[in-house]
Amino acid sequence: MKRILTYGTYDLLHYGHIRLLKRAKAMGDYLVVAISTDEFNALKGKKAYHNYETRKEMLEAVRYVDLVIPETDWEQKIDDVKTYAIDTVVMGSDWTDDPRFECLRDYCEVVYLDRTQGISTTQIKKELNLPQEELFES
Ligand code: C2G
Repeated sequence: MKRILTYGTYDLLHYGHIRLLKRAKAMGDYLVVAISTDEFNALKGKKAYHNYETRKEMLEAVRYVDLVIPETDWEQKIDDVKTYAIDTVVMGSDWTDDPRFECLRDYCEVVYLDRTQGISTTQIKKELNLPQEELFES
């Protein structure tokens, strides 16, 4: 039973997210997704359109996802890897070589998958012409 873990905000769930989750699940048998709480998003300089509970509900409906847990801070990843007996942490390539993931190599495999081009939550918000204050995102 190969166990995979990934992190994200997963706001306005779109096919870039789904393709990441699909490829991550294909690398093992069980996929844990840690989604950022609203409070942690604020620390990341992000303001999600959907709140944590809604984003969690939507992710739990995705066939590739086996468990959704909260991401509350930058420091929890090593504990998550141990708690959920993770073999591989998978992230999109925008995180390639980020020390916050590279540090996990002492505990598990770390794999970066190509981001899906042409789609992002920020782009969706802009194209939907959401009010400027809704665009508050790094
Ligand atoms: N992603 C992707 N292709 C896109 C958009 C996103 O592959 N077009 C991937 C990202 O690389 C990430 C995941 O989908 O692995 C979730 O993306 P976000 O919700 O933007 O997550 P992020 O804000 O990068 O949060 O501790 C790490 C952070 O919580 C990651």
